[in-house]
Amino acid sequence: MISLKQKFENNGFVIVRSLINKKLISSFIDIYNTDFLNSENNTYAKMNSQSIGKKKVNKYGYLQDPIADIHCLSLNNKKYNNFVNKSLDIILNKKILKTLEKINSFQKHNLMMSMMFDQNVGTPPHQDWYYLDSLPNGNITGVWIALENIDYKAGKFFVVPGSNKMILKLKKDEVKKPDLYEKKIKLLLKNKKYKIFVPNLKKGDVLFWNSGTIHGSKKTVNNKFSRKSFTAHFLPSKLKFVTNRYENKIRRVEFFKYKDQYCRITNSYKNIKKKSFKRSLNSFNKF
Ligand SMILES: O=C(O)CCC(=O)C(=O)O
Repeated sequence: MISLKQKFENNGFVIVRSLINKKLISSFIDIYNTDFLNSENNTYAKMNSQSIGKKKVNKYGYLQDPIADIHCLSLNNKKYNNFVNKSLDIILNKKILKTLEKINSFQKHNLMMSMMFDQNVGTPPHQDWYYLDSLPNGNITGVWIALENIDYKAGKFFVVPGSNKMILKLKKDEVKKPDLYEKKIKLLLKNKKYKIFVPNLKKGDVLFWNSGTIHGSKKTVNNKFSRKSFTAHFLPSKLKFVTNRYENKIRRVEFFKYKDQYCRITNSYKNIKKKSFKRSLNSFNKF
């Protein structure tokens, strides 16, 4: 029988069903509602606006701009300690770390980035190694954790099987401008060279993908539907962290520790201009 590792290498992703305990997720959602969503004067690093600001919800009460690097949220504001720790109990769950060991050739992994989505934003298809990567290239693993049963009307996450083996040649301006890069990926998918796979993900399911695997999110069909999920990106602790596979500039990293696990202190909560690429919102919620 084909091993999980072989599947991961062949397809660029694997799904492990019911990996995270549903009760653990429900207790996190309770704390999300009380300590974050319904508590006053919250500011947080907004992923899409790439700024620190107050939360906005839609008429159904869902947070509109995803929380960037939720693991760092309490570094500036201790009132979020419990909320962040509960999120880390899921993101750094032993079952996730064990699966990372199984599917990669590396034992230990550090958490480099995280996000929490309440609702879908329609992420355009991309390979993570355009935005962040390891040295040697192609060893970062993304993790998508379903915090509820995801309805297709919410706008589902998708992957492109086999695209992990596709190293696109990019022109200089395509390396610098995400819009041009994302256009190129869209064209590739339009030409049916590669097919997207839209999995049915249920509360507690976890999808692991390689930094070369094209992934994104379908359009939101109906705003009434939330799409509660975490994503996290893990780097083998032995490897260097670089800007992207096209420039391979080594990034300086600082960590804090949570239960023996290293978590990167990102710039998200420092109110400084990001050096990494700013994504254009024009390409969101279109696919
Ligand atoms: O969940 C999504 O919409 C996309 C997440 C993603 O692209 C990522 O975490 O790299």
